[in-house]
Amino acid sequence: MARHDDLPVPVYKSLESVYGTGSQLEEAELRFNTLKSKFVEVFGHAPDIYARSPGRVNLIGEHIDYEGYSVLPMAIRQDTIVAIRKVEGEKVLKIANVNSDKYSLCTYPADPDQLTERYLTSWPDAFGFHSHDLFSLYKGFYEYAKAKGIDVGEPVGLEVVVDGIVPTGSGLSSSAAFVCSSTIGIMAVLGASLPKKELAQLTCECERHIGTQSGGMDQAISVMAQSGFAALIDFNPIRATEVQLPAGGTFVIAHSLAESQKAVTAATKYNNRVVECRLASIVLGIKLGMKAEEAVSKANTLSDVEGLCVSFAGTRGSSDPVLAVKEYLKEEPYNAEDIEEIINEKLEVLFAASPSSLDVLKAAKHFKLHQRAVHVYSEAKRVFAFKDTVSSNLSEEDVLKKLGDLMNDSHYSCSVLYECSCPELEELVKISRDNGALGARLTGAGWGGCAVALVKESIVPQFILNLKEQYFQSRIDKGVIKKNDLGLYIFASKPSSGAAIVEL
Ligand code: NG1
Ligand code: MG
Repeated sequence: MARHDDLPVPVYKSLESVYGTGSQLEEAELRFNTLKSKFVEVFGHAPDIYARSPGRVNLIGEHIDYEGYSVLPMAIRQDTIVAIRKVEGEKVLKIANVNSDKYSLCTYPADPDQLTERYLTSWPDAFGFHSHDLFSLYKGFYEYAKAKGIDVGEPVGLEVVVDGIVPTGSGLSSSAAFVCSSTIGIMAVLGASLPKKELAQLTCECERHIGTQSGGMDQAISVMAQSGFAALIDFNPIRATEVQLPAGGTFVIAHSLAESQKAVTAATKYNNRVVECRLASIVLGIKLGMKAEEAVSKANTLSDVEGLCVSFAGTRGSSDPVLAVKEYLKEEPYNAEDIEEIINEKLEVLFAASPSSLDVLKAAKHFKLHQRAVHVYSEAKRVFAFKDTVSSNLSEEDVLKKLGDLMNDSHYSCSVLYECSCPELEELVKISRDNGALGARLTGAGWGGCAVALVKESIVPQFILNLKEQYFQSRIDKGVIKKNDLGLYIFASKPSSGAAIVEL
């Protein structure tokens, strides 16, 4: 039987097929009606098709996708929907938002070669993404199609209206929901189609246009999720394997209300960690016997030197790559000169081809190679421990407890070794545990955004009430959020389905 990730995204003829029945369907009907009316209002006719793609919550495996390690996220109910129509003749890309009060209609030339600065007017970070990124994505798609020999003809004009309900800046991947739904929609109106795993690769490459050196987790799960299952996502090549979560536990997602503006802080946060991991890989590679030149060209990620680390651990009667880190990377932060001496190359030269890495070098005082590497290797192990626990024959009680412990360990590692937490997330995680969560951790890139807690099904309503009282009420009193919006900031989530094309 074909793996589902070898197939293209499904095409559905009804909203029930995507959203099931009940309140979720009702909400979807309302949103699709509004989307269609907006489309007719702005463009004077109905769209050709719709596409949707969900946000996600990462259950475990943080900041390791870009190091080549598997992660374990699930799709959430909240998604981005787009309505699209192909326009013959006029070679213009027009993108509007259902929220037209906030986001006005933007227009770009459909021919990628015509993009000039003056077209870079855009929505201010709608969905964690700018409207001109639709253009980058369109461009990215054409480049990809060309490289793969897929015939999609000349660039055509498109009319697009978007509606997204994934909270932004929250670590729930509003951006991937936008990128994936738009790409799928564009491909559908152009009559092109790719297997899901290839689409995951393409959308990941498209999203890198915004300037973070992201892994591929968000797009992979958004495209490949199967309703009712979390997924183990492997990279190189991308693959998704369903993971059935224990029925007695529920994942509750809560927003710390600290917004992480990832694109703005990339040089000191996200991309900084990517650079630190690269440096840790090279230094480790050299210490473990690679020639400096070889390490510089081959040790791109910590997974590239894991084999050497494990061999080293073997000499100590263990298989834990962390042993090599402890032996060979000092705990004190390295400065640029320390590293340049070891790798026999200037850092500016090493990263010359990557402008966003050069920004990191400019901003960095020092590099914490030991801490970042210990996090990555230990977190990679926790992902597999999580997956093995789920499929073990332990009692459900024990399974849940073990999953909770792994989540707590992951949070500790993110917070202390990777330093991607923030005071609000620490408070939220503590309150979650104090109120009976079996485990709680930050999710997504961190530095703000959401926490995810594993909670016994039977106490979920009370747990949510308690968090509302103990974390959110003071923020409502201070006017940070409105009481009526609470449902956006704390909710329980079951694993949802991935991207789809909808023909209504
Ligand atoms: P967020 O910021 O939560 O979308 C980012 C990366 C992921 C992964 C996580 C950390 C992007 C688009 N996504 O997620 O690939 O590295 O951080 O685990 O940058
Ligand atoms: Mg994102």
